[in-house]
Amino acid sequence: SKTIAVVPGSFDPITKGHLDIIQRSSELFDEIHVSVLNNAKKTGFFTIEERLALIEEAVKDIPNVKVDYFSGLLVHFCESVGAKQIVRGLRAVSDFEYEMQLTSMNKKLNDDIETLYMMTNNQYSFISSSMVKEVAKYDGDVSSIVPKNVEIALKEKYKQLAE
Ligand code: COD
Repeated sequence: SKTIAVVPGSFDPITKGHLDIIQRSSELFDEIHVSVLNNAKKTGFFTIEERLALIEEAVKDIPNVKVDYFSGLLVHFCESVGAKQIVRGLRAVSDFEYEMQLTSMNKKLNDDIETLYMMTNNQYSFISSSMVKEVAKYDGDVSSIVPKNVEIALKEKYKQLAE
């Protein structure tokens, strides 16, 4: 049967670090879902719709990727799309504690779903969505760390906010 994995996240916005994990995961599974958490408690910088559109554009050349969003628990979403694996990226030791909690809880909730960790590409190890936003906010050059469409969207968003 088809191997299906979910690559979940906030993707606010998607970076080249995320894209690297998505690209590499897409080669390991028949189908992957890049799935954005729709968090009712936390409004992001970009709306869910904007984040989805930015991801769609950034992954358009990878054939076996589906872009979607979920609310509630990640394992329930995985069950709904028939995914048996979750793929996460690891950048630094500082990621570890949170990731271990997340994975332990998910395993408790559904023991059949495995979480796999992919080491960041050295080139992208320092990139985070929050740092990207800060650099873009003060007009720094983000062209090497986010896809072109995200660079443009960041500029637009900060311009709107300044008006
Ligand atoms: N290089 C490699 N990987 C990277 C890089 C980089 N430069 N930057 C980010 N990544 C990886 C992250 O490690 C992560 O694996 C993925 O890309 C997405 O990153 P983020 O920051 O957008 O995603 P998070 O950490 O905000 O995602 C958290 C979830 C949405 C997965 C989590 O909150 C969740 O599942 N929530 C739903 C409720 C739930 O089920 N909770 C768990 C049980 S209580």
